Amino acid sequence: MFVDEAKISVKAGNGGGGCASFETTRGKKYGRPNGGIGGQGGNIVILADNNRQTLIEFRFNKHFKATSGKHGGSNNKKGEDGKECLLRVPPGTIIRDSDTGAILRDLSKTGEQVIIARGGAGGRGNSRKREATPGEAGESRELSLELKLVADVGIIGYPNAGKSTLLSKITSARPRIAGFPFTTKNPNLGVAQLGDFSFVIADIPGLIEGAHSGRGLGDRFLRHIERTRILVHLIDMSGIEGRDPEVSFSKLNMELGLYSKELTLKKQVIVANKMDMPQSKETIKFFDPKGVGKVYRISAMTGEGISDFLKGLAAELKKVI
Ligand SMILES: Nc1nc2c(ncn2[C@@H]2O[C@H](COP(=O)(O)OP(=O)(O)OP(=O)(O)O)[C@@H](O)[C@H]2O)c(=O)[nH]1
Ligand SMILES: [Mg+2]
Repeated sequence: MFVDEAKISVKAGNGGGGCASFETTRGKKYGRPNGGIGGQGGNIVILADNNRQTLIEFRFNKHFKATSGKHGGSNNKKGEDGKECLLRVPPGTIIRDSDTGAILRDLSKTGEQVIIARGGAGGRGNSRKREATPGEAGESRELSLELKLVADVGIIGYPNAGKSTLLSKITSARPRIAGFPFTTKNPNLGVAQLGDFSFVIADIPGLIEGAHSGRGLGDRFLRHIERTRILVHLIDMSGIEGRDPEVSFSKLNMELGLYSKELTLKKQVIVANKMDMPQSKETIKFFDPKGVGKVYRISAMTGEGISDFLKGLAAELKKVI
């Protein structure tokens, strides 16, 4: 399963308390104050790490704490600092404040990191003029992590268009395929290889009318599409799902536009699927949406037309990389 969202709570370490102590010198009633300062509380740091692909570990373990600073000691001994707590997330993870929804940071590149909750400062030790103070509390935060998956190509289309079948044909991914809508509930990723050129393809769950406003969880999936470089728009040419190919094509494009203008600017490679079925050969004669260039004709099931399509796809992708 591809996990793309997680809610966690983090608590940075508290500062250690400052120490109140006095020199003990023989014969002197009041020695000089010599309380040490408390240690700094550990920070919570989030790092984008290429070795992470999902947020799955945050599904099970949701609470993270950095250690607190130790108290200061006598003889001006500083308390030891708390240890930071480092969380590794896949590049492309957006960190939000759960309460306000505000984006705190977008960790898009590997190696980027952010102190998301600061440890408290250690308290002051006592001195001649001042008393020792307690350490400050470390910050606590509720965070939402959101991963927009990074794929070169996104396969979009209505439920049952054959997106998962296509992914399984051109990559080694083995997504679930079935003759009912919404078989795919999370995006599946696969790597396609054409000679020495390889690229990542995502099979996105089926989109329907109203997807932009969340129908069928569409807004969640449209979010993934935002980060792909180009789109494969897969159309069921057989019409066995009771959808007119040309109407579905323009409706889906409208959904993209309603979600975000930028999505409509993405290059689309148009693919007519299920060309092994006799009715598809009839329907495609009337499939003529305006302004669309080449329409690849394939059968994701039999493999017909796939190699021509893959070459075309790789060529388009090379233009935008
Ligand atoms: N005849 C024929 N059937 C196909 C072809 N491609 C897919 N199918 C069938 O269409 C149905 C849906 O295929 P999926 O690959 O699960 O479709 P999907 O677009 O991933 O569907 P969702 O995940 O529900 O959005 C399955 O019964 C497939 O066997 C094709 O080229 N020809
Ligand atoms: Mg599917």
